[in-house]
Amino acid sequence: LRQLTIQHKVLMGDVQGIIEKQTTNDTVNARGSSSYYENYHSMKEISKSKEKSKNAIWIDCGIHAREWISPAFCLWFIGHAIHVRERDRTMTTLLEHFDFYVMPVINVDGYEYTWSHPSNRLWRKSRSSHGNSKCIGTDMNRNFDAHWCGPGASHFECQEIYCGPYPESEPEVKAVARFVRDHKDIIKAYITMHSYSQLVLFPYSYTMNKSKDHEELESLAQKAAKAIKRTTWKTYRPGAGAQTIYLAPGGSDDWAYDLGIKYSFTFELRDTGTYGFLLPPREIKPTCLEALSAVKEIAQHVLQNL
Ligand code: 0X9
Ligand code: ZN
Repeated sequence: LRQLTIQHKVLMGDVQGIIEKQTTNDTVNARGSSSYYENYHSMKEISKSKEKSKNAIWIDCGIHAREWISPAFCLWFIGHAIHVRERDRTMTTLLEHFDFYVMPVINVDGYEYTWSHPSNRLWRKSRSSHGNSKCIGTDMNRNFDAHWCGPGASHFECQEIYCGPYPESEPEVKAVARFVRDHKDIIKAYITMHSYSQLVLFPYSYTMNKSKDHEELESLAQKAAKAIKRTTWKTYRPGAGAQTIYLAPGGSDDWAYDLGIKYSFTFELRDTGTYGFLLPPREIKPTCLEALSAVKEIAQHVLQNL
């Protein structure tokens, strides 16, 4: 665990030098309570040009506190996009057509809690309290306004899948939802990183029914999984959320999809259970490389279908 902590710190320290200080302070090093304002401004835009209203791709990480490989990917992605893009021709092309909006850690307080309280390394939820419940935390991926708190979520504060008192009750969720809503005309793909299980999921998770774009999303998820296979030989399984894992309403991917962002995906990164959330440091880089290849595959498809 100590080694993992050090590795993550090294990775973050590297990126910290690349992106603006304010952005990093608000997200990577966030301490204490997060606020709507802080979160709204802590998202990072990577752009190759100054022109306005370019089409964009949104990537967020760290909705769930314990899924450390997820924020690691977002930071690594920013570093890659900035440093390597001239040598990565696909990335260069993509950056000519898209801005990438990257939110490295949505659940800042929960994430920080898993670092500062090693006995709570497996904390999942936010750190907010509602009413006078003895239990803390809302599952941010049950707090979006997409069939909020239907079957697969819980109204009980002590549950790991507590949906919160009302949709977007969590300031971090509200901030992301507001930003995505405000930019929904330019955001052409919504990608959110979780762990673990090695899956490429797409809507719906709040119903067993297929979405109207099911076939296209399924074939794109398959292409993404094949790109991963070519990169590291790892197997990722594509599928609609509810059909592949379980019913889970109030998730960000379903919410973004119903907002009109057709290309909406949840990645469950490594591994398949050997280490689970406690992924060894040696797996960080290959996981980032394989996830990048999948993101590029999705972005290229989006570009061809604009
Ligand atoms: O249950 C979740 O929120 C995600 N799995 S995790 O193990 N990372 O917690 C899956 C999310 C799939 N999408 C939706 N439920 N909308
Ligand atoms: Zn998760």
